[in-house]
Amino acid sequence: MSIERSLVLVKPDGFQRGLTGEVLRRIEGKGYRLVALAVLTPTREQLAAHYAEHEGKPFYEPLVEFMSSGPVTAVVVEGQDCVKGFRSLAGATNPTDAAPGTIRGDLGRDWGTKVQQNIVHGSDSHESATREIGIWFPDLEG
Ligand code: RTP
Ligand code: MG
Repeated sequence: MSIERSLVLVKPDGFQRGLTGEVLRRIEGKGYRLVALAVLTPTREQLAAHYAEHEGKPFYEPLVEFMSSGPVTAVVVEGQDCVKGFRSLAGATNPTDAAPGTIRGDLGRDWGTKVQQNIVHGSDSHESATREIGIWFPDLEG
């Protein structure tokens, strides 16, 4: 894989806890480049598109509810193999299982909520990244 882009979201829990700068610091520290950045409160329509693969799963409704509950920071990240690389930085989906050294392992935990509040989202493949960047940054060139 060559230079590629990934779509990262600092989710409402991360935003509200003031962890946006910490997440960006880790992305830049890894050597990735920030291409676009926006603070916004997602609409249910955006989230339905973003999470289409999860529709019908038990955590889908609580997830959309949580993700639309407040501002997020959406970021387009660029670098060699950065889709896989950011997933390693983020750590396992469940913050309780996430290894120390990762964003979720160092900064996340189980809050006893219906949905796993795990600070960040990162695209899971090159194709997902292209699709997701189109949802969050429809006007982004290149
Ligand atoms: P993400 O998409 O946010 O980067 O995380 P992921 O790939 O590690 O996780 P995914 O399976 O795509 O799930 C999307 C988000 O849904 C919430 N979730 N909660 N059983 C649960 O309570 C549960 N399972 C998934 C998490 O916020 C997860 O990141
Ligand atoms: Mg995912």
